[in-house]
Amino acid sequence: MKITDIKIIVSSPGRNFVTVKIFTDEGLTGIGDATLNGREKAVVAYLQDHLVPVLTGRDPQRIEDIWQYLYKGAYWRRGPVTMAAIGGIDTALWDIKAKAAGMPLYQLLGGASRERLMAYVHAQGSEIAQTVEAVARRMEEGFRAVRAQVGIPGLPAVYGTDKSATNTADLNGLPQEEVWSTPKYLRHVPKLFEALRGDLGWEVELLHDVHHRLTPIEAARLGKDLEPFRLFWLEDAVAAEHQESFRLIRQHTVTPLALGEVFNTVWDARLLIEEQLIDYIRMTTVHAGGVTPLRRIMDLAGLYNVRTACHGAMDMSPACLAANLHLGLWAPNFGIQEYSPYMPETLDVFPGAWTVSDGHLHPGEAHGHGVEIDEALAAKFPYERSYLPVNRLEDGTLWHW
Ligand code: CS2
Ligand code: MG
Repeated sequence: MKITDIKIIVSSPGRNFVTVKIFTDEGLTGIGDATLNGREKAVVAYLQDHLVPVLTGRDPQRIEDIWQYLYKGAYWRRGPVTMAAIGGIDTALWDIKAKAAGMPLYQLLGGASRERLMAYVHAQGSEIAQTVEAVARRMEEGFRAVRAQVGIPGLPAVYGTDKSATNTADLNGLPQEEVWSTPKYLRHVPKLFEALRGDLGWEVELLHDVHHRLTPIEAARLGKDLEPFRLFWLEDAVAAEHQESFRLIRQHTVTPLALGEVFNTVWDARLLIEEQLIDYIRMTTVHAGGVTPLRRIMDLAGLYNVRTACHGAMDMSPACLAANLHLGLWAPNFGIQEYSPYMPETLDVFPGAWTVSDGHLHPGEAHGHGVEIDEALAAKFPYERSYLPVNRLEDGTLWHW
């Protein structure tokens, strides 16, 4: 089998997506997500100018060799742009291989380790009462795990609440600037979870995303303050370039920790996993460089009692979600899968076999990963430059968003 063509499809059905579509001389095609929110065009250039020329004519069945060729052969390794580009190619190759084998991708990985995948969804509000209502609505929808975020008194919109824009195409395409105060945040968030447990009880799993904004000792403080409310996890408590800093958090709190949505190779997480400084690894197919490395990372995590929790916000396309679901159905150490319902136009452009019901997800039985792209429809949603917001402390210091 030979790769005859590779298309890089940039489309914006609801938000910008970058999709790799690989064509073969046997008529099989495969797609992969290569979306990097806010830096999409950098990945497109990496793919079009550097990867497509070296892949055309190769045997698409040689997935491992192609992955090694793209990773080591670049000389310059790692990084979100490189790994999202490789991730798009790799996912498309696994899609082709499973189609050629006449089976869903999870079968090719080793078969199902469970019947379905527990999902978690987002709930937020500007005030505690609104978030409590939003979590209650999610529970009525059948979800058993809900991430709760809330506005902070004295601050304008903060991450994860309705008024915080996760993309800013409407601000003439420039980043929205948000304001942060850790003291105000640390004082308020425990009240949210006290209200949630008091009003909604203990059946629902509650999650919270700090979004990289604390120092280790502040994260330790928050973890301790939240212990009475038994969170499923506290996510991205601290920006994790310095993996060792999680030793300090771990000493002070038993609140489970999740990390890794911004990681792009196993080296970003190795120490965290080997020293069991985290409980859930959030790496996702597109940003981890594809199925090939992610299943290795999942296996490493499993050796150290770390469970999987692939990032699944709506800025990863349904092709990434589907690959995550196949990996999740196979992985013996599956933890939970993030699910952000897509816009209708996104689902029209990316029809798929995956399903969500009763708070759980399943990849379906279609051959490959089960998601396709409607190229004609995709062309009707042109790319529109958009940025993620940036964050500043109240004194103007640029901070983690
Ligand atoms: C968030 C994401 O879902 C999450 O856990 O951290 O929504 C994140 O803000 C976006 O993916 C950034 O593009
Ligand atoms: Mg997150």
